[in-house]
Amino acid sequence: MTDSFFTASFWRVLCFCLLSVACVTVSEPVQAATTTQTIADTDLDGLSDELEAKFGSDPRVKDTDGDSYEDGLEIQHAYSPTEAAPVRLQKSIFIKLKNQTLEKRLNGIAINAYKISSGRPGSPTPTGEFRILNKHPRGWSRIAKLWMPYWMAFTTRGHGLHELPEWPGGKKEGADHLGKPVSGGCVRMGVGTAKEMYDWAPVGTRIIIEK
Ligand SMILES: [Ca+2]
Ligand SMILES: [Ca+2]
Repeated sequence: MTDSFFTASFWRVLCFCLLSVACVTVSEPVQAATTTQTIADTDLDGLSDELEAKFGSDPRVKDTDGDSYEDGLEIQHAYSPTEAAPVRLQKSIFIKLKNQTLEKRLNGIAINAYKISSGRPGSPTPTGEFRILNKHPRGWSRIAKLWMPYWMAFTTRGHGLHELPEWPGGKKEGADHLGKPVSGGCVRMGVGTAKEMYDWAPVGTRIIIEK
């Protein structure tokens, strides 16, 4: 009787411990916490309270400057949400190689951030200030013999931003390479992000690349 009681208790305690460990493991990833996190947008105009503070617009008023365009729409089209006159905001792209991230910026304020894959150690992505020199919806690399969707060149030596590459046989590089420096020097972006950046950034857009 006593033996079986202890045995049962032992298993109950062991099960509890295992379940506790499982729960901790599941709730641990930071990524999961940030993706389910709600972003506060008090006036529901499509621009978060945090970004309203950075752009100087009123987080409780949908159309801060009263020009009939809501703050979120103005930022989406790169117009100032605080001036009734159509004042454009400066678009730029900021890349931090150490973090393997790309920021979409307006007047230096990051409005979105994405994971990228830059050059591997043997063929690093150059750092410094650049401009988008030319664009092509589907570039072809004669050296690497692969397609580079949403190509945007930023040097005359073959460096550009583009979507994860595709080989003539139809194989496409996996998204698991994002966040890892494995390219030949280009800045690779994910599916969706590459098109978004291609449509958003005109030729001449400033690109800042830091180590
Ligand atoms: Ca808002
Ligand atoms: Ca407005």
